[in-house]
Amino acid sequence: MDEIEERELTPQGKVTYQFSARGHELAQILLASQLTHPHDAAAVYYRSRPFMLTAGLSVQEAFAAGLAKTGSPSEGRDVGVVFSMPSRQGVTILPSSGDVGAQYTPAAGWAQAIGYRQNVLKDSTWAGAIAVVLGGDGSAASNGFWSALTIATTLKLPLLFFIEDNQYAISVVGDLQTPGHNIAANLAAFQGLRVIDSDGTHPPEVAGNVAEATGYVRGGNGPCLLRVRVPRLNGHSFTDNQAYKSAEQRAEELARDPLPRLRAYRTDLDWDRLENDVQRDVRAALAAALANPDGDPATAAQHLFFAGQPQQVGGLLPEDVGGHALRERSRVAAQSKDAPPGPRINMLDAIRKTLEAELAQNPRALIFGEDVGAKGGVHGATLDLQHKFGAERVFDTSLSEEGILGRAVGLALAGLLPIPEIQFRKYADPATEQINNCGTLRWRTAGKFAAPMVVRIPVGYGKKTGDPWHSVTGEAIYAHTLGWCLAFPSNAADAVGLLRTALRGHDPVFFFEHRALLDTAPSRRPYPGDDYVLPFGQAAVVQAGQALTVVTWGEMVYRCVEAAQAWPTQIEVIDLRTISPWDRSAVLESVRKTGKCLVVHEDTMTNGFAGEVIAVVAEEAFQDLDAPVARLTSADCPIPYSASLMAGVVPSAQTIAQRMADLLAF
Ligand SMILES: Cc1ncc(C[n+]2csc(CCOP(=O)(O)OP(=O)(O)O)c2C)c(N)n1
Repeated sequence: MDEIEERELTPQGKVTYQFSARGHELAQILLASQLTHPHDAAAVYYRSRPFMLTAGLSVQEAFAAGLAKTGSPSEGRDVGVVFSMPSRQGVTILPSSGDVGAQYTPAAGWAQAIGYRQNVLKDSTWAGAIAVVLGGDGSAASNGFWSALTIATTLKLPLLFFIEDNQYAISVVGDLQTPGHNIAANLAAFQGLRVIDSDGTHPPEVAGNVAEATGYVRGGNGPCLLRVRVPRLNGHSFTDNQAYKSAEQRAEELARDPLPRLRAYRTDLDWDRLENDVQRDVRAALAAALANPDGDPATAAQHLFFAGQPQQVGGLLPEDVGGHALRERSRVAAQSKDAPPGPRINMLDAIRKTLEAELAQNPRALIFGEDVGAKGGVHGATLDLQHKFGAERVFDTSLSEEGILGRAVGLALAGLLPIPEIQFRKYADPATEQINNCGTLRWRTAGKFAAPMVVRIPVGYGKKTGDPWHSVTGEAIYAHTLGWCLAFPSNAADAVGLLRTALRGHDPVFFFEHRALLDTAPSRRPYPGDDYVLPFGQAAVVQAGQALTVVTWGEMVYRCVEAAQAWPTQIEVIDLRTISPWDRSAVLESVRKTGKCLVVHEDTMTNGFAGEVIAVVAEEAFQDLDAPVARLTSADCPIPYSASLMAGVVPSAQTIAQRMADLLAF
């Protein structure tokens, strides 16, 4: 297949990205042969095609993938070697990514789910399952590798790290990835990790080591790292001419080609006949793949979000456990809009009560993050939940946001509902890669996989002051992140309804909890009940008015309402409540009535979400406007620690009132 791609398809321009696994194939095939448990999973990388073919990918599909045709794992959406595959003969191939190192923490998540399935859900069919993650020696220097290593060893997870060490990361030598270029030697003293080092080209040795490593992990002994030393016989990719390797090096590598070694080892086989058969089958598969249709451009944007077609792997839908009953109850509850009478509770209690009610109803839901366990969260949103639901369902994690989000992806792919907490919005930065890849996962697999989760993040300044680290809202970045919903409630009742919608939905959701609203009087509301849901994309008119529409969200809702007090009947304050999706029709309807629009937010101005709202108003309601569409936001600078400096950055009721007055007078 490599030869056909290199000599024919790539020069002809039919394959754009061509990656050969020559030199790696023996070790990979042996590994995949061991993964026959129906709940095994593997997180692969771009050099894993021999593994994939052993795990059940057909030759036609593999060719179709490189050719960007339909009938391939991504239906032509992704690079041909970025694989995913629901289980065929055992192992599920978790959606891989183009980011080196991003495969590790989702594999750790699946490994953790294996225990959860057995211990919490009492599903014995998961006993003996394992997760495997494949990566090169370069990837063993990545954040994801170390994060997953920490998770797997501290929790004794059934995870096998399969490191294919070809001594190069494109052209960068192994000495720059780990001292002495041997990750196995360097991890020899790592507690809780079995380490095996193997010649990946020596048939009996590598077969024995692969069997030993998989057997060790399957036996419940905890994680293992198996390093296989292999040559990379071709360039990193088709375009790499390997000029950085000397002729002697290349000759030495060629001498380690595992295929002649296998031939010499298995003299009992008729290799000429095998080769002929393979040539014939591969040519036939290529002809079939070339005949696969190209993707229909009209379908290109499908599958970013759930749109009625359940995915095959990930989230609650494939098994739909209790989902129907919950949806029915949500529907009924959504119809009764009147908040029941009762004591007003703060937003923190509202969130905690909602989490508790959903955890009680949905045994697949689990909460984790830094300090969410015994302490109950640094904000208190998970207080007592570990005590009530146990440490397998509510638990502290190691301090790695990439690990928290990547693990959440793996847990979601294994059919659970992860509810990770990120301590403060700024501290989600290390998780950016996992966030981006989670958001495009359904799209990249053409709807076959999904990883729904609800990520709770406290945002914004505190009651009195802020600082650059704990006071970020940054909603514009997440509104720009593909495949994610974003809810940003401004009061306790909305928080309950939006959080429950998120927890019963089928897409990844960011749930923002404004720090200045968690325990303040204006945001208190009666608890609207254990089945109350609030659909996304429905804004609230907080105050009706005739002369100016003010669009806002989060804590700014209260500053806008305070500012509007001088004009009780003129200013219409709209609380968007969700940023993605956002309620365009409510905004447009109001602007058509008032003829004027001001957008107020706490995020910084340039490329802030106000720009999006204003663009839509300008496009759709231009004829109705009587004044320029305006925005008032935080200045383009971090939130300062000093209260007096902060007053110079964040919009206040006074500055908002001034802009309102200007626009009313325009
Ligand atoms: C996060 C990230 N950084 C850089 C790249 C570009 N890149 C692609 S493959 C590669 C080398 C990876 O080497 P290694 O992990 O040793 O695997 P090998 O290709 O040798 O099998 C690099 C730098 C990438 N895809 N992702």
